[in-house]
Amino acid sequence: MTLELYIFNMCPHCQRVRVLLNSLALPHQLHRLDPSNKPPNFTTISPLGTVPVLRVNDQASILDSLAINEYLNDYAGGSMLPADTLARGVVRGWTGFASDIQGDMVKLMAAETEQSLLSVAATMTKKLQVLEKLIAQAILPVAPHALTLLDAVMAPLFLRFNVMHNHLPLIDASTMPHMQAWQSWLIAEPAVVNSVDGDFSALFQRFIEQRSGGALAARMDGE
Ligand SMILES: N[C@@H](CCC(=O)N[C@@H](CS)C(=O)NCC(=O)O)C(=O)O
Repeated sequence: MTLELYIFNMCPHCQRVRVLLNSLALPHQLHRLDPSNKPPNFTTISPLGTVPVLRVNDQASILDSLAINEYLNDYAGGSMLPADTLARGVVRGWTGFASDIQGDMVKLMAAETEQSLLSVAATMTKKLQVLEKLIAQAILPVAPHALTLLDAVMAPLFLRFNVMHNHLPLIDASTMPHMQAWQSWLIAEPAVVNSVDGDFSALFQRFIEQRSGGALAARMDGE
């Protein structure tokens, strides 16, 4: 079985898949694409032109980070979801919820005004508080724990929250101790550290300077 993954380096969805591949120690080949200069025939591999896309045996393509991660987990024996069917369903459900927070992250990046930035940040904080409560209720595990598909989705978010923290804190240790512990542990996990090439903090700061709608970059510059 050959596995080839097509990525952009700073794509959070691609990072999710790299966390899985690293964590499961699955041999694979990475194709690092330039978002502004994709290969001309890329749509034969990824019909929508999006990444991540996993090419299997150079015969079939799997699109969408959550679908790719489910496939990789099944292929490797299923260790990244609980064995119990109900517990597995619960983690899958919250993985979808966490994935939606990545959508909020896009809005946060796009915010042009301080007001819209704060409004998206408030929405995100409410969602993070939901996760905090789930951990307190033992519905989700406290950190550290065996890596799951949910960790693969939270890892790119936590890495970004950590870089923004001094300028726009989303996880407050006093009100979200479980989330804070989860973040501190997960961003230091080798599978996560190696989910991007280079110094993530420097790369993400540059990404914000170049790609943010303005409000987030202004905060990062101003403090
Ligand atoms: N739902 C998809 C979203 C993938 C996605 O939005 N990928 C972005 C990069 S992060 C992309 O390929 N955009 C097309 C482009 O930039 O040309 C997933 O989870 O994989």
